Amino acid sequence: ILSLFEHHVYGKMPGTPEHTNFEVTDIDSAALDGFATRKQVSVTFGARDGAPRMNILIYLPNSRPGPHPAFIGLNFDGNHTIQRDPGVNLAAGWVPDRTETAARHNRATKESIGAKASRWPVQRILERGYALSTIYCGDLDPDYDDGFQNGVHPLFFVPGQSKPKPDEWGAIGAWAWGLIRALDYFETDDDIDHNRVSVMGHSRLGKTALWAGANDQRFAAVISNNSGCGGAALSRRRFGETIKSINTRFPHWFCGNFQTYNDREDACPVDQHRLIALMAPRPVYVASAQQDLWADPRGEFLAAQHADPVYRLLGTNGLAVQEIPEPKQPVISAIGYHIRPGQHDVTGYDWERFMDFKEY
Ligand code: GTR
Repeated sequence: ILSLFEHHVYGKMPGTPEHTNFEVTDIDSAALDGFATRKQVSVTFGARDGAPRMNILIYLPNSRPGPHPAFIGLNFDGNHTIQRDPGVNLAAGWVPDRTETAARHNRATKESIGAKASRWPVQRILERGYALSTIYCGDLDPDYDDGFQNGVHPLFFVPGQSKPKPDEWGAIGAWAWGLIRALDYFETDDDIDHNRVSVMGHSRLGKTALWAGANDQRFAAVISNNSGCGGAALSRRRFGETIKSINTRFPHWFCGNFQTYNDREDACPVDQHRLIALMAPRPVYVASAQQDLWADPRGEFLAAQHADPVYRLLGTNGLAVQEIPEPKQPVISAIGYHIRPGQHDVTGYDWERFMDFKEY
């Protein structure tokens, strides 16, 4: 099933490149008014000048001794946007221009610091005893279609190759690969309990969290927030975003072969409940939002439900309900689920449920 997803949906990803180098560039034990220790780790892939590099930002709770269980999630706009913390390096390369992040001419600005803090309740996460780590997805592959000339893809081109083959990774594959490389780093860091790392992502980065979790069983739990088409939602429902609409707007996200399923959902040998089942028996959580119809909340629930037989086969309690629950009635079982009122977003409510789930 994993190889069907590789071949038809996300593309194959490579392993660890030779000469991967981890360098801790910053440790501040008095970050965030003293309640956190902040670490920044620069990961370089390959030995040549200008080799691709990703920066992992880590906050550890000062109130407890390590090693800490942790969440890792990619962010959309740069590590500096997740907290009002001037000690975090501004994203160095291309970032999306957005009014709310005050990025200009595709460059981060100082005004961007903390612009996305509502999505990352760092203080609560640390209070509840977890470390939080994040990476800017654009460090791995900037989120626009440039024919795979920037980001990590070219590092793996064989001589004469100038773009991934139809069954090789797109942007989601590269983002997921970065999360996996971060796990490699955590295995070397005594502050992180690398056996208790949950991967979480929102929307396109929720699709990515699921793909990372499917590829690497070292992720102890996997959390999808409003991941929709190509994430937790069943494609065959053709509700909200479809394979054709996603491939048209974002031709760089999936592998080339996925384009052949535009308007041909039934021909694809896998649908997304099987992706969720690939996490089994590890805990997996699917979160939806009522007004986020583009992501098809019902399709997200149904995919979780149709992963249940695999979870039960492997001796867990699967998904504890038969019907989609009422808003704010979280289902906490091996497959977790909630739907909350409101829009496409990550909120404090979502994070509190993810942490409840992690304690389950
Ligand atoms: C939308 C896209 C969705 C989802 C979302 C996001 O434009 O259609 O698949 O990924 O972006 O990432 O916020």
